[in-house]
Amino acid sequence: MKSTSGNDGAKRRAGESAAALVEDGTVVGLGTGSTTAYAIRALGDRVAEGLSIRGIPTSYQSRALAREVGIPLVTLEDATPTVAIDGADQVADGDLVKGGGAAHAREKVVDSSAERFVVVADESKRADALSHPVPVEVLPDAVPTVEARLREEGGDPTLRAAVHKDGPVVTDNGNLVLDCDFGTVADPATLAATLSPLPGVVEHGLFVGLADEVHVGTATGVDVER
Ligand code: ABF
Repeated sequence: MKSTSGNDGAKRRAGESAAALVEDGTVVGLGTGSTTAYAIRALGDRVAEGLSIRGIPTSYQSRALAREVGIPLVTLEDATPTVAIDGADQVADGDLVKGGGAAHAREKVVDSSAERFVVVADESKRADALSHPVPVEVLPDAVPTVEARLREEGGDPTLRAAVHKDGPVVTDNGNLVLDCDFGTVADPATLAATLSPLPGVVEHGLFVGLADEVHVGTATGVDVER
């Protein structure tokens, strides 16, 4: 969960800003990625000082980090998140592209179920319009058919390859990821509605109208966008 970018200070400020919102006795959706990791670590520090919370992780990574820092964990069967804190690959007018960590299916379930969804990001994620390739989690057998449908919709899909071994990235759910370049997305809601029902698509990384606030870490502080 360590970032190799030069934005660690900004990521830390964003993560810690979101963690400071969390109140005693609440349930927290724990997102994935290096920015959210700062929030999880800050929450772990607060738990050590007596804060009582329960976390619902969105990935194997966030579960492991939460356990490491001492946050008690539950599932969506036990509780509904009061607040969810999660990162993004790109943010434009409150809409997001997520899924760089291949965890967007669980992230969308947890983040959308929270009473308050707080996005954490550094300034490099801010854009006027979404143009980042959209991660699409796909059942393995459906890759050829979904690729064809994505091309029909004007996309250019690429099967995500694993970085440290041969073969594709496999999600926590046992599926594969197509990163689909649609260029600049003029209407994220329409594209999201087009992608969701494609047979074999488990979930896509467009998060439209879900974020309640975005904490953007800068070189000197945090901009909060609502
Ligand atoms: C997760 O981690 C993803 O949905 C998003 O792709 C990524 C952001 O990671 P980072 O904070 O490391 O840039 O939230």
